Amino acid sequence: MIQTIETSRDSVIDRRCFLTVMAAAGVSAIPGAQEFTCAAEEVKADSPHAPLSFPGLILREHSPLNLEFPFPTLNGSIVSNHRFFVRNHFPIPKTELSSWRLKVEGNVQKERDLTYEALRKLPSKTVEATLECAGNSRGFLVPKAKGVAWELGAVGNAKWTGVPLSTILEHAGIGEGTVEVILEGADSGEINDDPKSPGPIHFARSLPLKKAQSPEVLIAYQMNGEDLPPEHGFPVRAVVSGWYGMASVKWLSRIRLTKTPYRGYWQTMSYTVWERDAGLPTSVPIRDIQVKAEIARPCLREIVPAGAEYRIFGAAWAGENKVATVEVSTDAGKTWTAAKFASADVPFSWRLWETHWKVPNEPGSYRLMAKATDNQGRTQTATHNRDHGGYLIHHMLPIDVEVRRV
Ligand SMILES: Nc1nc2c(c(=O)[nH]1)N[C@H]1C(S)=C(S)[C@@H](COP(=O)(O)O)O[C@H]1N2
Ligand SMILES: [Mo]
Repeated sequence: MIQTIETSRDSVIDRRCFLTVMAAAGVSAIPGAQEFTCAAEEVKADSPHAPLSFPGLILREHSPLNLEFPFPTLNGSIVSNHRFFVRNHFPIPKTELSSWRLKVEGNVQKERDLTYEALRKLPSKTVEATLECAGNSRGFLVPKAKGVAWELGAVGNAKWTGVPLSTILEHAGIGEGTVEVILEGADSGEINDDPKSPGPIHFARSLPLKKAQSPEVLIAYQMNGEDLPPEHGFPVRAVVSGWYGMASVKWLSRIRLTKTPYRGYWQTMSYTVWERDAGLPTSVPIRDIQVKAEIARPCLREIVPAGAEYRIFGAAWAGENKVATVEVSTDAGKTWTAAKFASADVPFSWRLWETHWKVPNEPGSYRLMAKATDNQGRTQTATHNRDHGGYLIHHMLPIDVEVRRV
């Protein structure tokens, strides 16, 4: 039985993927491979806004709302707004545009209180950029890591429109000795799991001044040509192109310039990794996105017809760098073939790739892998770096499929 189901305005999921996953329950597990769902689920969010529904996304957490993009449904460079993954730590804050202000304060020449209207009148630009959650693919880690068990879809690519952060900083006047720019969101709450927060806190992250002044960092109010949806930061969010998602603070309400590095919860108690300096592990806030390729199709445990020609495709990204090559293996990494790029080379954005696989006549289990290398010569490793805990999961992710005579 092969049929297609409409999952949203712009996507069709091949039902085989779904059925394969269902069948997988009875299939003996292959070490190193985990299951993920290609199936779409209707989600009703308990946000302060009108009931939202997210057909075509995978529910990871209800409150706060966390939704995953079903990566096997990838069908172009841009992920539309209603299919873009959602990663929240607190309830979505409600905003009245008339009373909304963006504060620019701290080590500035003149403090500013920007209205939405004033912000929208400033010179704007559009940047296409890939946003990947630092915990994307955590669900594949063995042993399991603490946190949302994302599979392949805590990543997306969109066109963001707004005012460069550098324009706003200049407007206020950067004070002498400024080292960092703190971005604070309007959302808040208390973290009761360890490490606990010191009571209610806002979501906030800082950028070194150099990154804050880079042209790819936006204070965005539009996503793919539409005003930001509530769950993606309405009315205004940061888009820190090239950095993991946590830097792109949503519901932005305050920008604070400081003369000392910020040591807030979201960059000391979470979203940090260990780096080793002369044998001394030191905790550092997570920054730029690492090189990674993901296979969209086939999906895990998909049944692939023996002897067929199959188009393996996916996306690859490299943060502030460029993807130089993508290679694909259909024999668990013994041999590799160069994939072809299937979309343009856009800075800070993922690049689609594809390769045609002459599926063997021999039925059985086959392990597919993709490996991207960036223009700095950095490539993906076979295993996860344990110093990175549940973050920066960018090793080669195996996709095991079943070749069958049909
Ligand atoms: N204010 C605020 N900003 C936030 C978050 C948040 O919880 N609150 N989550 C961050 C994380 S961890 C990620 S991965 C991205 C996700 O952006 P998206 O939900 O638009 O995909 O937003 C970031 N910005
Ligand atoms: Mo994230």
